[in-house]
Amino acid sequence: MSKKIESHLSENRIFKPSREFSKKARVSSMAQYRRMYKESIDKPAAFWAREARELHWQKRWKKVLDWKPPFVKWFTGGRLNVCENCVDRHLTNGRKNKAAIIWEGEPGDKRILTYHQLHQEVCRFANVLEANGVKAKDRVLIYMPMVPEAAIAMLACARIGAVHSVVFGGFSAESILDRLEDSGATAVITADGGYRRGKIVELKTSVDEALRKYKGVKRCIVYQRTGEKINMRRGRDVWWHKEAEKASSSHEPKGFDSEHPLFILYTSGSTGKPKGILHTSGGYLVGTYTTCKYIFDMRDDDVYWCTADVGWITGHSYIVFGPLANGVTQVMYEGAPNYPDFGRFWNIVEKYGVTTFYTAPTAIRAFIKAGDKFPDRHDLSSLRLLGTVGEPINPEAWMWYHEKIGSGRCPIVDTWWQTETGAIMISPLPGCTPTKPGTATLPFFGVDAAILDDEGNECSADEGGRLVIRKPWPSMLRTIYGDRNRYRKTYWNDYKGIYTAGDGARTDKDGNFWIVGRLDDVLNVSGHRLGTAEVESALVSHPDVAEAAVVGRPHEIKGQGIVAFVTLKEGVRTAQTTDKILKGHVAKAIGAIARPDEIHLTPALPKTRSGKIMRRILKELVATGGVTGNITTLEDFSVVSNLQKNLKK
Ligand code: 7RM
Repeated sequence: MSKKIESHLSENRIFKPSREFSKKARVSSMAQYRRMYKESIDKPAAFWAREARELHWQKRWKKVLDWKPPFVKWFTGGRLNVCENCVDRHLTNGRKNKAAIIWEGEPGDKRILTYHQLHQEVCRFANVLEANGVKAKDRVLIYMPMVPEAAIAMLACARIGAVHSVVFGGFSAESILDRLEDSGATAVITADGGYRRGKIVELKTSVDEALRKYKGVKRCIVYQRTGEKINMRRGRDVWWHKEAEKASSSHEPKGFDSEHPLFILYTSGSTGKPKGILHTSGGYLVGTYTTCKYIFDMRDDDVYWCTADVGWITGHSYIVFGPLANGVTQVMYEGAPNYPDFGRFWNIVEKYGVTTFYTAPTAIRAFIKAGDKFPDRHDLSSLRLLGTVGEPINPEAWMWYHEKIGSGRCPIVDTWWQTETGAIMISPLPGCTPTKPGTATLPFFGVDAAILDDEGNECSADEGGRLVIRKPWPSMLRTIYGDRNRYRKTYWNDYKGIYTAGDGARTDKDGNFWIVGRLDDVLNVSGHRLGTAEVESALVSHPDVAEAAVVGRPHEIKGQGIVAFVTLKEGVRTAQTTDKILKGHVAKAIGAIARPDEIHLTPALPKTRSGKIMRRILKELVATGGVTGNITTLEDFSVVSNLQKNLKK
């Protein structure tokens, strides 16, 4: 019996960038991409040194790459200040009075920070941190709403060599506690609260709860966002604005070793405690800088907007470090996409003339579900480039994004990468790569991606296997904080000296990479291994369906049967979209082998707080009727309890 992942869904629509877009782009032809890609693989040191030289190094590196699998060092001997590269550098290159951050709060309040103002605020806060005893290599936990001060706090930590660990503002006190303990943090930066869906999220209250159990924090600096009354503990808690009043707005950026730790970001695997992914300075900055430059083709007249939260890697790499290193103007938004209604994002795009828009498939599917009337009310003609990240994008969602948001004009960069990879690994280059809905297309410069079978052989086109990276890249994780063994076991155990991403994938005959889902989620039906993404995309291609998740359930004969959970678009009557119709639709799109055994209609799917579908929970639910595993990352528990009730009926 074959252990390979099979693929049955094929996509023939191809979209090439317009001549006009290509002409202006940094990489404007496939020949140029191939030439640069080849150099980046054959001579990585030369390639990456050239990119790194565009940044400011206080001391030039001695060696570009030092690879002792699975441990890597980049730009060894070099010294730089990451914050200086993101902020100070622009004070002398013509961008001093350019807007760095155009911010909008959920209630509608607005602020603009130029690079000069950003510099002053970052310097001031770096001085505040130092005055409060924070030193290089100390770990600082940041738990903030999406206000400019979140970025300022991260940059100020980088400036003084402290290691930040941002915890997403939607996480609980317990998650804060876990991360404090694991990182050994000695300071916390938080806010009284933030706004989300018209309500106040009480951040400081959660920090207080965590700090009742963890005693290692000497200082907690609190930014005043909402003005709500909160508890301030004397001797430990201080107000950001009071400290800043006392601090100078100049601060000398000291150079740190290229391998100086920059941040720890916790990512929850499917089991066990969260892993503290450690990123360091030089390589990470070069990786995020370079990917922004080529993939978002960032230029001085862009208004770039990444809708992620700074609590995720996407916010670190593509709100804070990459875009600021490129000196771009960006929009930052505090709140929910559907507040006060699903027009909010399009209102922001229109108001600020956003040119580059980067979001997640889960958001796109939510917009589709809500209906076209929201984007239809807005002028989106400023957009020139669209991006997605986080999950495989279903071809139907891609087409909607392309037509409704991009008016068929804007290239879409479907960017595959991970917290661990630090920067985008597989993506179209917008000025040259022909795109097909549903594929992240081709590897970025320096990324030696491949698909291997269980024996380590490279799969041929259309054969599914494990997605791996065979060479080190500048922004790769350096270790799991405090656990080198887990680092080895998690990423380097499948094949010698090769990084395994944990995703199932295949290439097509043009070499495009198609992610078929997490390897833990692969279905096994009568000996056929099917990725979840294809079956889900077949369901989403039905005009009534907004979103779908499929899982396997133990089946006496087939090994596994397919159970599908389906969310319909607003206004679709459930009686009209019968099981029979949807099952038949999948069988027609993929083949009888993929016909779901059961279909459950549900108003919502269980998701992580960053919007990824949690198939593990659905799988447990259909197998046992309950959920016992770790659900701390779940966005909304009521989704699961409702499903549980429905399945019992
Ligand atoms: C950036 C981020 C990583 C996992 C990854 C994949 C999935 C991300 C795509 C994607 C298909 C994409 N970091 N994933 N991007 N799958 N196409 N363009 O999401 O650490 O939170 O998640 O997300 O499974 O392994 S992450």
